[in-house]
Order: sequence, then C-alpha cells, then structure tokens
Amino acid sequence: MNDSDLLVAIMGATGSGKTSFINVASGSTFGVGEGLVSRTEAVQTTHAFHVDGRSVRLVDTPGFDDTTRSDFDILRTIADHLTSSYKAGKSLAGVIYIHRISDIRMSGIARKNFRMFRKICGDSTLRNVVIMTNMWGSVEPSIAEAREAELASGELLFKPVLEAGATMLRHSGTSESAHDVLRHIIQNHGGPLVLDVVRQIEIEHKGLEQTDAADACRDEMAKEADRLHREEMEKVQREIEAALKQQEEEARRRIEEEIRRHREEAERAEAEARRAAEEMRRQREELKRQMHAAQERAREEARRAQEEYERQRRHREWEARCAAKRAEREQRELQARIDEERRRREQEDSDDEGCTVQ
Ligand SMILES: Nc1nc2c(ncn2[C@@H]2O[C@H](COP(=O)(O)OP(=O)(O)O)[C@@H](O)[C@H]2O)c(=O)[nH]1
Ligand SMILES: [Mg+2]
Repeated sequence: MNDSDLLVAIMGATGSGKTSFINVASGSTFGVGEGLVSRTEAVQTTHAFHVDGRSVRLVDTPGFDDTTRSDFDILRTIADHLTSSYKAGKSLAGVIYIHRISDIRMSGIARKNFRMFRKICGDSTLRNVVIMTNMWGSVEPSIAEAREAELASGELLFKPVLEAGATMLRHSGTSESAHDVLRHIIQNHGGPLVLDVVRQIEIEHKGLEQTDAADACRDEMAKEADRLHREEMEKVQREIEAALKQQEEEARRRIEEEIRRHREEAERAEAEARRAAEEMRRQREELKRQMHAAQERAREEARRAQEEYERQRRHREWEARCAAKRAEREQRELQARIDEERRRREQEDSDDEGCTVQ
C-alpha cells in the first residue's frame, strides 16, 4: 500500500450495502450478504483505484449486529485495524456511513450502528464524513425524498452530525454515483482524519476499554441486556397472563359444566316429576275406570240378584199355590173319605139296627 493512498472507511449496519458500494466503486468482488442475514465480517481493504487522479482504497467494516460476535469484539476488530493503519502512517481521508433510504423507519439496529459510528469517529472528524443513502431505486422517489428530509432534520437522526459538518449524499447504485461520493471526500480532504477511537488509544494512550466507543459499546450492551430482560419479563408476564387466563378459562368451563350438570339434573327431575304425575293421573283414571266398572258390575249383579229373587219368589209362590191346591185337593179327598167313612158307618149303623143280635 502506498502511503499517499487515501483510505475511506465504510460503516453502517449489516445489510446496508457497504460491500456492494465498495465493489461497485472499486471493482472488487468482496462477498455480498443476502438480505439482512448477518455474516461474520472482517475488516477488509480494497486494492487501490483512482478517482479524479487520486489513489483511493476503501475499508469495509463489520456492522454492529453480527449474530456470532459481541459488539465489543466488533469494536475491537475495527479499532485494531484503524490503529494499525494510523501507526503505519496511512491517511484516513474520510468515512462514509451508509443508510438505506428504503427503510421505512430507522430500526433499533440502525440506530445502534449510528451511535457506535459516532463514538468511533467523534465530532472533530465529521467535516469529512458522508452520510450516504442508497437503495433509491427500491422506493417511490417522492417517498424517498420525504424520508431523506426527515432523516436530515431529526434530532435523534442525522441532524446533529450534519450540523457538525457531515454531508448527506445519495448513491444511485452505479460506479459513477459511487465515485461522486468519493469525489466529495477527496475534495474535502484537508489532512488525515484521526478518528476519536484512534486518538484515544494512540495519542491519549488509553486502552480500548477506556475509549468513548467502548463506553458506547457497554451502553449498547446494557441496553441490549435491558431489552432482553424486558422482553424476558414481558414474556414471563405474558406466560403468567396466559396461565391465569387458562386457569380462568378452566374455572369458567368447570362452573359452566357444573351449571350444565345441575340444569340437566333439574330437567331430569322435572321430567321424572312430569312422568310421575302422568303415571298418577293414569292410575287415577284406571282406578276411576275400575271403580266405574265395579259399580257397573255391582249394579248388574244386583239387577241379576233381583231378577233371581223375583224368579225364585214367583217360583215359590207358584209352588205355594200348587201346594195349596194340592192341600185343598187332599183336604177335599180327605173330607170325601171322611164323608165316605161317615156314610159307611151310618150305613153300618143303620144296618145294625135292622137286624137283631142273636
Ligand atoms: N436495490 C439495491 N440493493 C442493494 C444495494 N446495495 C446493496 N444491496 C443489496 O443489499 C444486500 C446487502 O448488501 P451488502 O453489500 O452485503 O451489505 P453489507 O452487509 O452492508 O455489506 C445485498 O442483497 C445487496 O444485493 C443498492 O444500492 N440497491
Ligand atoms: Mg458486507
């Protein structure tokens, strides 16, 4: 590497398009990530290429959202590289921070990357920092322009760095556009930039842990721990609520089941009572019917007995009449025999008077 090469560091979240920008600007073929999937990235520097007759090299840096490394590891990787370059006398001409204009809003990861970028650079170097927006082709131009204006005016977004000397530029995706951005940095180059993290380590002789960037890193990690803790607490809370809800649900189901059982029992008892009443009514009807039949039978029997009695009475009367007639006849016969006997005696007596006893 030639000492007169201008180094430009490219920073931004993973997936923001750092490597793509570097490839299109320098003709390199560094590996480009797929979407937002985080890849373990190292710091890598391109070969030298020319912009407006100046020899430029671009430094690709990992974003602070690597899934396999801590933010502190990433900071160490970047800081080690930058301090080595500084010690080797290589001149950092500027820094490009990339932000996707296609993002609907600035995500937590994007904000974290921006905060880390600010602490790594510090305020004094902002005069040659470019906030570069890309992916303009993915958004309706009017929407993208409105977003750009919002990013440039937001107190928590890019406004403070723009006010402190940084410039906001667009990258359309072509090498021309990439060179325009680099041209701005070259033209603005007024001597080597010593980033805060490098100054604190190499000039103030602080350990990496004592740098502002390390502080920011700890803040970020604390925030992350806080977020995870909050998420964990929210998850526990949700689980408790879900468990309570389930308990309530089960209690409600039990009560409903109890009510249903009671209702069924009541309905059964009611049906039973209805059946018993019906049975009683039926038995009463039957009894009435039987009583009626018995009365009928008794009346019939009485009628028959009366008839029988009448018949027997008539029969006895007839017998009595017969007996009376017979008795009358026998009396007459007896009277006749008596009369006969009397006549016969009188005859005999008269006969006896006519004849003398000898
Ligand atoms: N549409 C569009 N996609 C881009 C652009 N730059 C990068 N990408 C895509 O964004 C994804 C991440 O890009 P990459 O360069 O790996 O991002 P890095 O993680 O910051 O290095 C890849 O799928 C790229 O193809 C761009 O200017 N326009
Ligand atoms: Mg990359």
